[in-house]
This record gives sequence, C-alpha cells and structure tokens, in this order.
Amino acid sequence: MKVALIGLPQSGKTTMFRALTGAGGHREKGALNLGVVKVPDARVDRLSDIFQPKKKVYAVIEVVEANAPHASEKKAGQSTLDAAFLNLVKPMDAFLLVARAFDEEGLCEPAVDVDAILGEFVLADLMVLEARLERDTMDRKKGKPGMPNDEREALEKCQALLNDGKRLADDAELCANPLLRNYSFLTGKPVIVVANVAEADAAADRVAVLSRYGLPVAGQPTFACCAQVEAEIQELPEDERPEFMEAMGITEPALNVVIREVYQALGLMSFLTSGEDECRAWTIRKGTPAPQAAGTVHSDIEKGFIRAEVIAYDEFIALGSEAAAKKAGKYRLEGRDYVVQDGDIIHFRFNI
Ligand SMILES: Nc1nc2c(ncn2[C@@H]2O[C@H](COP(=O)(O)OP(=O)(O)OP(=O)(O)O)[C@@H](O)[C@H]2O)c(=O)[nH]1
Ligand SMILES: [Mg+2]
Repeated sequence: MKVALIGLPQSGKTTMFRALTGAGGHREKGALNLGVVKVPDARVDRLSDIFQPKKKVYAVIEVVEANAPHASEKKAGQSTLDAAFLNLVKPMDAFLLVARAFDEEGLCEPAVDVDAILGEFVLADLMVLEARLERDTMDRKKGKPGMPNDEREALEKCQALLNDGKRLADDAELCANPLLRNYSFLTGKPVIVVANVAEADAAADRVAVLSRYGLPVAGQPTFACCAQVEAEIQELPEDERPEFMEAMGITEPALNVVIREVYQALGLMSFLTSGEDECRAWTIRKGTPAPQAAGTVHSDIEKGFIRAEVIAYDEFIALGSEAAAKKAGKYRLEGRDYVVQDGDIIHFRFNI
C-alpha cells in the first residue's frame, strides 16, 4: 500500500512524515521524503514468541511526501497541480492530507485548505478526462475507430459527476470500473485528512478540536493530531514512549490512527504466515481469494497454488502450538474459492 502525504506549503507534511516513519524512517537521497510505516501487530509479536523465527516482519505502508498545490500561483479555472505531482501520486492508493491548524493568531483555516485541495483534484481529473474525450471526438470525426463505446460512456459519467462537484469515489460502482483504472483519477482515491493542531491541542479530544475548525468537510475521514509532538514520540526509543505520551496526555499515537484509517478507507486486512524462518503479516483487500492472497507472498505460489492450510489466529493461540493445533485437527484445507479472513495463519501448498 502506498500513501501520499499532501497539503499546502508549510502545513506540516515533513513533520507528519517523521511522526509516521520515526527515527527508522529511511529517506531517499534527493528532494523526496520516501519512507515505510511499520504496521504494529501484536499477533506477529506473539507468533514470533512461539516460533522463535529468524525474522519477524510487519506489514508496511509506504509513504511519500508530495509537493502540494501552491495556492498563490493559482490561475482561475486552472489546476495548479503540475505533471511532477501527478506522476508522483499516480501509483498511490490513498492520500493523507495535512491541513495546518496550529497558527497562534488563529489565522489558519484548515477547512478552506482541504476544500481547495479537493477542488484541485476535481479540476485535474476533469482536465485529463476532457482532453481524452476531445481527442476521441476528433478521431471519430476523422473516421478513426476511437475508444470503445463503453469506455467513452464511463468517462462521460465521470464528467457529469465531477461537474456536479462530486468525487469519483462517491460513486463506488463507477469508481471500480476496470475501464477507468488506467486513468488513476485523483478523486477516485480515498483522502484522509489530518488537522495538524498546536501543541496546546495535542491532548485535546480529537473530535472536539475538529469542530472548532469546521472539520470534517465533504464527508472525508478526518482526525486531529499535533504532528510536532507525534514526531517527537516516534523518534524516542520505544520503551520511553509510553511515559512521554502519558506526560503529554496522549492515549494513542497518531501513527495508529493513520494506519487504522488507511486500512478502513481501503478495506484492508492482514493475514499471517509463520514458521522457523519468519513470522510475518501480509496486507490484502478484504474479500481476496486464497490464490491471490498467495500472490502477495510470491507470484509463483499464486501460479502453482494447490491449497491453503489455514487456522484462525485465535484458535491457534488457544491451542498454544502447531503440534497441538494439528492434533486437534484445527488446520483446515481450503481451495481456490476460499476468501481469506483477517488473522488467518496460512501455509500455502503449491507446485512450480
Ligand atoms: N507549532 C507547531 N509547528 C509545527 C507543527 N507541525 C509543523 N510545524 C512547523 O511548521 C513548519 C513547517 O513544517 P513542515 O513539516 O516542514 O511542513 P511541510 O508541509 O513539509 O512544508 P513544505 O514541505 O515546505 O511545504 C516547520 O517550521 C515546523 O516546525 C505543529 O504541530 N506545531
Ligand atoms: Mg516538507
């Protein structure tokens, strides 16, 4: 999963990046902040205690800081999103939109900023879509075959939706249309809004502080945190974090909220693999059949998929060991149609 951190200049994107990737967040050379968020998972820890594997691997979410639209350069009716931004965010699965809510003078208007960026996305999608439709019209006039009719129809539906000020994501069916996949429309990707509040609000009720700023807007999932304090938390050694958080009055790090919101927005879940080599969590979308789930581990396992040996995490823990679970006959053999469940511990059988 890939998430782009976006927001207006000086909204706190880099600070939020640190709050997500912590001291271990690796940064690529050059201008881009590119890092990996480890998804904490107590099940991986517990399985590792039991199996004592060589490696313990958590699921990850990749994050990249993308330059935001610069409102000051905006021309009326024209999107300020440049090609570099569009290329960068194309392969992203979701956006984390950081909005500045920490101005001492009370000058910041995060709701206006969020609205402006969402509006930019609508405009950018419309520009792509209208250019494509226009080209198709020209082709047809010249007697060329043009794009398939159903693709044109889908694009026209999008156009109507966007002209109505709506997002592609508002129409789940249209959004899932495979004919539109290659367009990677911005408004088809979930947006999670982070109101970056002042230190004084760091421990405030996450919901109450939002309403003070007129958030959420446009029904987007939104939460408040103080990126500065959250970055400090994640940059501390793990064993020192609880004490610091308690002193700051923070019950749950923003990192956890982000992970939960991303999983929720994208309909994600994790399954597990365990053994002497490694214990590991893998991220898939809910409703994924076993062979495709196997494909996240390795494409060969998907190709040569025979069966999945499955036990639910809770059942495994109740029995305490692999031998006990086997003896109790708790490993199920599942076929190609089996839909993988959150927390399934799976051993894939395959041949290549
Ligand atoms: N008081 C306070 N300051 C913050 C907070 N988050 C960020 N800042 C400050 O705001 C400034 C901008 O923060 P960055 O994280 O660099 O923001 P950015 O969006 O990455 O900025 P650009 O990449 O330049 O667009 C810095 O001086 C930060 O120290 C916060 O939660 N509280
Ligand atoms: Mg920055």
